[in-house]
Amino acid sequence: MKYDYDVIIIGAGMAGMYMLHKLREVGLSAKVFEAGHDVGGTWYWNRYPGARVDIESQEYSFSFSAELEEEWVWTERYASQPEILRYLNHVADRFDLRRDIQFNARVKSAHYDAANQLWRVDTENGDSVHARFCVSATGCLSVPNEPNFKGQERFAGPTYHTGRWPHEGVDLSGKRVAVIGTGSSSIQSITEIAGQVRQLYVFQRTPNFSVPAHNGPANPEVRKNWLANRAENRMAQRQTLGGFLSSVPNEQKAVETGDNERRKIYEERWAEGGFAILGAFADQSANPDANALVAQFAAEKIREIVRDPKVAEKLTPKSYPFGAKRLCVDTGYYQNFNRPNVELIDLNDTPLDTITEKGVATSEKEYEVDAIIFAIGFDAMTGALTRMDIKGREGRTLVDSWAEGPKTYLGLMVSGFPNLFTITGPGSPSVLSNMVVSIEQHVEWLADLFVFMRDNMMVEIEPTAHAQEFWVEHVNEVSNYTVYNYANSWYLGANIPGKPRVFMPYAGGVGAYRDLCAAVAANAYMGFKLKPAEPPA
Ligand code: N01
Repeated sequence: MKYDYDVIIIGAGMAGMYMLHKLREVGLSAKVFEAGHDVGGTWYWNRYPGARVDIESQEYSFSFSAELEEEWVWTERYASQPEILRYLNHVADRFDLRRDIQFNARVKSAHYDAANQLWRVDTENGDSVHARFCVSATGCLSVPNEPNFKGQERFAGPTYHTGRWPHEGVDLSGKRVAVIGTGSSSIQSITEIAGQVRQLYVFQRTPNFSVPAHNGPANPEVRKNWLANRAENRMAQRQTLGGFLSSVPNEQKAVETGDNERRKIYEERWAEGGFAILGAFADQSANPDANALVAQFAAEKIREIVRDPKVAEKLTPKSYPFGAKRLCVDTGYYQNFNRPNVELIDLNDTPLDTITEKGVATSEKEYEVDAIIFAIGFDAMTGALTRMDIKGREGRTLVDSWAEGPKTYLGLMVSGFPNLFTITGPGSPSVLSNMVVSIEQHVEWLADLFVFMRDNMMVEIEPTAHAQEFWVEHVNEVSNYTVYNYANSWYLGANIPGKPRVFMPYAGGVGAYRDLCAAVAANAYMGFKLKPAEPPA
């Protein structure tokens, strides 16, 4: 049967954009369906005030084109959302990507036709195409956790979700505002708006650890050094745990280091900013005693910054280890709680009761506000995939296959769903890493696979059930050596009522994972079944 494209790509964020570019390079035809009006994915949707990346700009950028890297000049150490979106628009223009992207086209379903080894992909607008391969580039944090608060429809003022911020912006100056949630999106928003609004009520269910970014203008020396050693830097970045070089992990163990020296190391890492503190000591994420030491240091910092000891106490996480939830990176978050117009409401003391016509009511009182910001996160990693009607062999749905949590081989494919690929899917390092590094690795691995299949006249690939079982077990086992299982986080799906509690990303690190994927490919795609084309009759 004839088909329209070699590959259908779903999503035109960083992953979809690079996949398209790479496929053109290797001579395969591709079409991208994108729900938004333009490119950018995460950076297209998340326009809330203060949104910025927390990996250093030069590291959070594509490496596939040296020319692109040389011509783009980042203006801040941690680029803001508008700057990243400008960069992605530049990439789209430079590589003429838009001509193969259909915007405003949300994919409704993808069904596998096993007899012809083709995917049929349908959009909500009525487009229907057939392709040999279907690549989901739908992002890990692209489906907002929808607010479902009692009484929310009664609220007379506007409400906003950080993950779906209005494109025209929102003027909150002089307003009374409620922010519900205290994750990364909230922490960045609060810091940006606290000085503009009349009154800010922050409704906190679980405090997060947050470290200073020490953001500022990009240092031209950093850029110069980065470019002078570009190739080496990029190779080294790909062999790290998290996909970034800006901070070198310390090999020392916290429990074997004297108090003064340990303190000095924490202080240096705090002063360095960003994720540096995650690498303060080698035993920090595996040994509870070592973890308690860094948690204690962070608690001291909160107490130093926040003047009211009761507020400082409430802002200090106590129910999970340091680093078990995604560490937040801020530009003066805790300082906001010294402002007279900012009030923290601990929902553990006074649970959120209902949203009223005038504001937010807890068990204690009603907080009257003009606007509510829901900073309540995402249906992470699986949300975008399970919302599409995806059917594999014999009409089996992805939702059924993942009823007990996502199961994949290498985070790239699902048994029973041949020729379907998930860029940065569950079971890959994805959200535990610099996403750009992980995206590039998946895209390049997939392009090599497609070329291999074309050159060897293969029409179908699928992981064996056995390989998938092995990988799921391995992902679980590795997570047991970390602190991640000790927090109710979105990594485990714990933020979405009814979602199976399974640790979704792969914690083995991007370097080890990359080597493993390369070894799989080098060993005739070990763990996958490949089917040759039928000889012509
Ligand atoms: O979402 P979150 P996010 N009632 O899930 C609370 C990336 N990111 O959008 O912890 C009351 O982290 C919830 O409370 P709890 C980054 O990977 C990166 O902030 O579940 N509260 C939590 O406090 C990040 O981790 C960047 O108890 C409710 C908050 O809402 C990920 O995106 C910037 C609630 C949600 O926090 C998600 O971050 C922004 C309810 N019913 C985001 N439901 C950077 O690169 C949820 N909450 C800098």
